This record gives sequence, C-alpha cells and structure tokens, in this order.
Amino acid sequence: MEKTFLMVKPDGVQRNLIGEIVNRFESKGFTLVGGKLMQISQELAEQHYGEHKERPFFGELVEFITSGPVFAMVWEGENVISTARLMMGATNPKESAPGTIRGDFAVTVGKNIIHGSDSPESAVREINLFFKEEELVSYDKAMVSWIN
Ligand code: RTP
Ligand code: MG
Repeated sequence: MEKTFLMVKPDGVQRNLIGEIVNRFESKGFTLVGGKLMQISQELAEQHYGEHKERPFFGELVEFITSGPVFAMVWEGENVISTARLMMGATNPKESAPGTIRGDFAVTVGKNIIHGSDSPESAVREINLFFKEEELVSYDKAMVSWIN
C-alpha cells in the first residue's frame, strides 16, 4: 500500500493544529502508520530540503523548520501521496483553496503549516530520512475486534 511522509511544521504545532490535521487524514480514510514530535536538526533540515539548496529562500526555510518542534508522520492508503497534496492545498496560501489545510489555516508561503511528499520517490526518501523501519507499524483496522 502506498505511503507518504507528512509533517506539521513549527507554525502548525505552535498554533495547536496537530489534532485538526491528524483528524483530516483519519476522517478521509487514510491510516497513520508512524508519528512523532521532534526537533529537526540543522543537518536533517538541509538534507530534507536539499532540492531547494540554491533557492534564495533556502536559509529562511531551514531556519523556520528548525525553529520549534514538528510532528512527523507516515500515512498509508490508496493514492495517499497525491491526495494528501490536494488536501494540503497550493504551496502559497494566497492560492490554496478554502477547504484545504493551507487554504483554511495559512496566510504566507514561508509559514504554510504542513509538508507533504510530492512524488513516490520523495516519499521513500523522506520516510527513510525521518523514520527507522521499526518505528512504522502496519496493521489492518478490520482485524481489530474490541470496538464491536
Ligand atoms: P513542502 O515541501 O514544504 O511540502 O512545500 P511544497 O512542496 O508545497 O513547496 P516546495 O516548492 O517544495 O517549497 C518548500 C517550502 O519552501 C517555502 N517556500 N518559500 N519564499 C518563497 O518564495 C518560497 N517558496 C517556497 C514554502 O514554505 C514551501 O512549503
Ligand atoms: Mg516540497
């Protein structure tokens, strides 16, 4: 089953949006298979955003993502990579539609609440960068019997 890496950025954590964001993906029907609150190091930030190294905003981006705790997650489900990107909304909240996470909660491009992998290759790379194999749990909700 397809997996993606999603992360509530420091602005989302500071604004108490972890629960809201987890709720959206749970309600949609995706499955949380890994999650942790963590402080990103300078080195990890530079690796994670390596593709933007030459961009003028790289310094600010690394400074922001290391400025406070983030909530890193792995989600599983059919087409979860592209559907999560749709649910997040456009990178610049000026253009993200109402109903999307960035459309509902963000105003500026530098503080846009959530990160999500943009392709299957990025998803594999980012999951491996943030999580050890033993930190991911695969399970079948249909097999859980104590809620009936
Ligand atoms: P992300 O990687 O954080 O999920 O965001 P994204 O794919 O939608 O956008 P991407 O192009 O990968 O850009 C990464 C982050 O860099 C910041 N950014 N700032 N000042 C600017 O013009 C600018 N452009 C991008 C945003 O915070 C974006 O999420
Ligand atoms: Mg990106």
